[in-house]
Amino acid sequence: MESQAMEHYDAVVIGAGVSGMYALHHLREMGLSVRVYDGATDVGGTWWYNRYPGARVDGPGSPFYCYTFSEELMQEWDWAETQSDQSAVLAYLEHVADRFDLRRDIQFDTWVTDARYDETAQHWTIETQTGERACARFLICAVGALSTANKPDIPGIQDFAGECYHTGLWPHEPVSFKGKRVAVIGTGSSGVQSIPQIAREAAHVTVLQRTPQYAFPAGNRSITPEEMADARANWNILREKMEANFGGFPVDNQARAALDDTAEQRKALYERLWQQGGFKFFLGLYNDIAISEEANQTLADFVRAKIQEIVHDPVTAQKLLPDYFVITKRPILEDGYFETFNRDNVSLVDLREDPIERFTNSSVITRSGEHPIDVLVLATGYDAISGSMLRLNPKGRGGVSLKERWKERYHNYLGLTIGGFPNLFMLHGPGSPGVFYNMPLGAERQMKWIGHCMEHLDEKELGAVEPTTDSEEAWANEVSALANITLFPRTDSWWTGANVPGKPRYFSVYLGGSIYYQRISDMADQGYQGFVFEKAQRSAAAKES
Ligand code: NA7
Repeated sequence: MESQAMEHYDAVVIGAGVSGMYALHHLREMGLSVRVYDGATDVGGTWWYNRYPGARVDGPGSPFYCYTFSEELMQEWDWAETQSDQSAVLAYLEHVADRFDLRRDIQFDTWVTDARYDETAQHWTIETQTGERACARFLICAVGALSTANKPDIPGIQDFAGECYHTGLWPHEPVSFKGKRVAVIGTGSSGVQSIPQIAREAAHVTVLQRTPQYAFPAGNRSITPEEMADARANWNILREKMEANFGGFPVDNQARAALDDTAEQRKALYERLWQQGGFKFFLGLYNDIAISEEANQTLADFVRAKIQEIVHDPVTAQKLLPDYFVITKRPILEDGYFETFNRDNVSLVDLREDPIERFTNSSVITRSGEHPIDVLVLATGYDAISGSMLRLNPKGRGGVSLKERWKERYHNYLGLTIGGFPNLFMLHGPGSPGVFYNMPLGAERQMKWIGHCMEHLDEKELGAVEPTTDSEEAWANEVSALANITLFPRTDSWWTGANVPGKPRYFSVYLGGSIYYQRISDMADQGYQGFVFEKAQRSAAAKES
C-alpha cells in the first residue's frame, strides 16, 4: 500500500457516539485541533447501530438522558416520551451534531485499525483501514461500553442459511417478520424489548432462553408539554440535582432499608413502583436491595409472583422464573414481555434443560427436537465495558499491546488512564462508573477532567502522563472493595464479564456513583496523585539548543 501523508492533530478521538461527540465539542472549545474517527456513516454510536424493533432507552429516561453542557440545547429540544425510542435518541444526537457543527471534524465510515504510542515523539499514531495515518498528542477512546457485539459461538450456527440479525448490528432497511418463523436467542434487554414486537408480526417465535430474567414494567408514556416546560424552567436546579445524585438523575433515592418496613409496607411500595413503571422502580427502591440477601429476596419473590400471575401456562411461567439475586444483572424494562408468552404463536425453550445441539440450513435443533425457522435473531449482547478497547488494542510503551496488558485484569487508574499507555484516556472504560451512571452526563464529567489534565501538562511543559502501577493497584482494590459490599459480583452477568468465554471474571465497574467525580477531582487538585509525568520532549530539546 502506498504510504499516505501524515495528518497532525492535538487530539484524536475514536468513536462518534454520545461520548465521542462531547469529547470533540469540549476539545474544540479548548482551542485544540481534533479528528474523530467512526466506523459508522453518521453520529450516534450505539444508538446508530441498535435499530432492532422495540429499542428504547431503558434507563431513567427522557428528558434527562441528555447532554447538560448547553442550556440552549435543553431549551430547544422536545422529548416526546419518557422512554425515548431509538429513532428519537438518534434524532437528538443528529441535532447536536448539526447544532455544534460536529461533523466537519468527524471522519465516518473509517475504522481505526492501529493505534501506537511513539515514546520519542510523545504522541500517538493511528492508522485506518484505508492506510490513512494521523498523529496526535492525545488519544481519546470513546469506543463505547456496549458496542462490540457478542456473537455466540454455537456449533453449526454458520450452517443456518436463513436471515440472521444481531440486535446490536441491526440493518438500516426494515426487516419484515410477516408470516415468518423466528427464533430469538437471548433474553436480556434487547431480547425482552424486541420479542413482543416480533411476535406481533411473525407466524411463530421460538424464544431460546439461557437465563430467565427479572423484568419490570417500562411504564413508557408521553411527556406532557407542561412537564417539558417545567423541566426547562427549572433546568439549572435539575442539572445541579443530576450532578449531586448518585446515578446522575434528578431524583431522590430512597433512604430506607427493606427490613425497616413490614412485609405489608414492602409489598405496598413494590406494587406502587410496579404500577408506576420505569427506571424509577430501582431509584425508588430500598437502599439495601443490592446489598442484603434477605432484602433482595423480598423483591425477588414479589417479581416472581408477578410473572406467575401474568403468564397463564404454569409450565412456561415456571421456566420464566429467575433464580438469581434480583437486579444483579442489568435491570430490564419491559413492555408486554411476559404477556407475549400467552400468545399462541410464541413458545419458550429453556436452554438449561434443552440446549441447542446444532443448526441446519433451516432449523435450530435442541435436545428435545427440531424447530424450523426462517429468521434467527441474536439478542446476545456485547463484549461489554472492556471489549471495544480490546478490539482497538492500542500499543503502548515498548509496543506492548492492551491485549497483553489486560490479559488478567483491566489495569487502569480512575477508569480513565492505563499504565504504559501515556496520554491515552478512556471514556466509560473499566474502573469508571460508566454503565452505572447517566452516560451522557458521565462522559461530560470525565471529559472535563481529561481537559484539565491536558491543560496541566501544557502549563507545566509536560509531554506525557500515565498512572503508576501502585495507583492502578490501589484503584483496582477500591473498585473491588465497593463491588464486594454488594451482591453484584455474585451473579454471572456482562458486568462481571461472564457472558463472553475467556474474559477475566470480575466486577469492573466503579460503584461509587457521583462520589467518583469528587474522587477524580480531588486527585487533580492534589497535584494529580498517582500519576507520573514526563517532560515535554519538544521543550526539553528547545532549552538544550
Ligand atoms: P445482554 O443483557 O448481555 O443479554 C444477552 C442475552 O443473550 C442474555 O439473555 C444471555 O444469556 C444470552 N446469551 C448470550 N450468549 C448466549 C449463548 N451463547 N447462548 C444462549 N444465550 C446466550 O445483552 P442485551 O443486548 O440484551 O443488553 C445489553 C445492554 O444494552 C442492556 O443491559 C442495556 O444496558 C442496554 P445469559 O443471561 O448470559 O445466560
